Amino acid sequence: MRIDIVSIFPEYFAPLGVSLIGKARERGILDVCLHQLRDWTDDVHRTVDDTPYGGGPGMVMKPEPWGEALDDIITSGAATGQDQPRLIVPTPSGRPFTQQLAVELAAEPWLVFACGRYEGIDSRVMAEYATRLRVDEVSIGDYVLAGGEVAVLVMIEAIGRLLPGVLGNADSVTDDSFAPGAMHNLVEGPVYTKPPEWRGHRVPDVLLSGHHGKIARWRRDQALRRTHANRPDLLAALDPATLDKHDRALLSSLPPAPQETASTETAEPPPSATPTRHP
Ligand code: JAH
Repeated sequence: MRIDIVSIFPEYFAPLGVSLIGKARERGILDVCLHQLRDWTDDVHRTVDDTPYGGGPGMVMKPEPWGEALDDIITSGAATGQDQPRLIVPTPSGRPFTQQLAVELAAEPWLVFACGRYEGIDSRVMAEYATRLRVDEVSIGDYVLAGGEVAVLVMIEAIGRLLPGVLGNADSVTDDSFAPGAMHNLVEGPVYTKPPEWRGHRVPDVLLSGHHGKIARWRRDQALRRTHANRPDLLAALDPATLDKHDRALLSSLPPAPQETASTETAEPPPSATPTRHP
């Protein structure tokens, strides 16, 4: 796979030289090309931003440097026999980056990432390239960063570990729901290794019992409890047909666990509420 990244801070991508992704590059599985957007400016100040039409705070990235940069990069790749790339633009207003999208992108031969800064990139850039390539504006979560660079690091790590030959990959880690112990649409429970007791904390006895049936049931209970506590959105979306009798009994025994919902964030605390202590 080839990946081109355009940014005014290409130094942000030093981590792509180490660990899993660094090794994939050494082994020729992944070819990462970094580009300085300012190399496609023509003024002495190498200007990439300007004030927003319609007013408002901050600055917007000018379309011209992006057009020159992306035209050159697309042409250079086409010259080396590649088909058209997909263009990925990180933005908090994009579609969610999910494991499913990571799997889809890992099957592509060529990706181009465009990193915005300030208030983002003039939207005509995305409109222009969408006439020639598949363009996706993508969000890695509901928070605002100072620019797209860190989001691109996240996406490349998620995509890179799916490439054949990267993860010691017996070619089946393309979807982690096939990983041992993974339960579809639930978060994973806790994991433990030796020693069996550490600072007074014991590894749950069931995991030392060698009883594989009981271990599988305990892990599923833990996954259900943690999904209930941390991801009530996932539980609500679960197909009830995927729950057995034991699952349903366990879930009915759990108290309602709203956490960081929009409603509790701003509302008065309930009069009877006992404050939770955190160390
Ligand atoms: C911020 C350009 N979904 C995370 C995310 C992605 C990109 C940005 N922020 C958050 C961002 C400023 C300028 C992109």
